[in-house]
Amino acid sequence: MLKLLYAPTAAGTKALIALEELQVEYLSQPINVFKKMQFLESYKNIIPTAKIPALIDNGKVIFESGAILYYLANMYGKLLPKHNEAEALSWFMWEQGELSPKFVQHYRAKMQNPDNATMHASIEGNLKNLLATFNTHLQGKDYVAKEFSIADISIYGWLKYYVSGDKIPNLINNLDNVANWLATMDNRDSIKKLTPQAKTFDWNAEITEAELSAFLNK
Ligand SMILES: N[C@@H](CCC(=O)N[C@@H](CS)C(=O)NCC(=O)O)C(=O)O
Repeated sequence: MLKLLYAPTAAGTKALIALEELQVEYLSQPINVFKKMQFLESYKNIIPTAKIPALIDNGKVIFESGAILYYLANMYGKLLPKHNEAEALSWFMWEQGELSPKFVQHYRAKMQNPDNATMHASIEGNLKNLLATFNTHLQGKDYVAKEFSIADISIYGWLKYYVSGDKIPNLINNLDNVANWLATMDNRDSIKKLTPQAKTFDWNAEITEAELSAFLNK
């Protein structure tokens, strides 16, 4: 059975949504990154980046949320409609290569250089430009590539985290297509099911090396 190592963070959410959308059974193990559980030896031994999420399929380890989404889409022949594959893949990779790194950059800048307003403003400007491009693309569409796909799941992760937490003032002001798309996503069964679980995730929980090994050896 598939095994997911996760926390309900921006990247972790992507894998959780995909698995819920596919309605497949899987085992899951919370890895509380705020308690540095990703640095347990048995985790680092198989996930070289020591980050979540990670998926294990019959001993095969997949890390990077984008790789997990693409792997699952191929495994189940869903979430990447063939007739819209070019468009879905293009926006999926846009998120991986353009949008996500900018959110990470902003998140780190706020943590590491909290008083550097010039740096923050520069990254926020870049993010707003990227989202304006996304807004234009969404005109007349319910989903990124017409049908729901891994592009939607991928873009939702960081964007939802920033918008719902109001991390950047006016991030999607005047971007009505983006706001409507977020509302459509919020309304999907998978996301409605996961949201309460994410809110009650125990951010104080720790696991031992033995507990993690037991999960990995299941
Ligand atoms: N590009 C990676 C990013 C993964 C990532 O940064 N995960 C964060 C949680 S959202 C993490 O594990 N942080 C712990 C750390 O950096 O030590 C992906 O999309 O999977």
